[in-house]
Amino acid sequence: MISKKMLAALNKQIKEELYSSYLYLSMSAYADHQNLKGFAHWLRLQAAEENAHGLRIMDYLLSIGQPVTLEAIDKPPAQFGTPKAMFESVLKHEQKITAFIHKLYEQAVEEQDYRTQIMLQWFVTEQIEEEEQVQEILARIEAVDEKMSAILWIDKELKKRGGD
Ligand code: OFO
Repeated sequence: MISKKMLAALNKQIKEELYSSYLYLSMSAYADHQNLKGFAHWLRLQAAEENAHGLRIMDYLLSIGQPVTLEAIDKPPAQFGTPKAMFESVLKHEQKITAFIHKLYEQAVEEQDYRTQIMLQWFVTEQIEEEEQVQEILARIEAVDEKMSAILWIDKELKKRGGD
């Protein structure tokens, strides 16, 4: 039997996953509007993945004969700044989700809820992958930023040339 506390926590996690989907969908629309089609594409696929994560928990609860209670999903922001700022927000969000998953796992261990532990193991691994992917994207953005600031610095230096 799954505890009432665990059931409530898993129902809440469904909402967190669906909020992640909503957040990335909003980011995707923002990026598309800025003509950053590649970012928009990546984020839209990520939104679909997050939706699948919510369904995964939902299907688990249903498979063990438990009820699913969908909670209200918060409104995500609509503005995200530069691509760097946007992906910093993605990383921060994923780190928060990782912490939620770890808390759930701790609770499952405490309650000796082996079935939920096994279900959550997939999420523990998934969060490692998600954080890694986002760190990589951020590193790429930062490398381009550095190159750009070097070019701007050279440009400033070249402006100093006096006439002969
Ligand atoms: Fe569901 O993995 Fe991101 O949030």
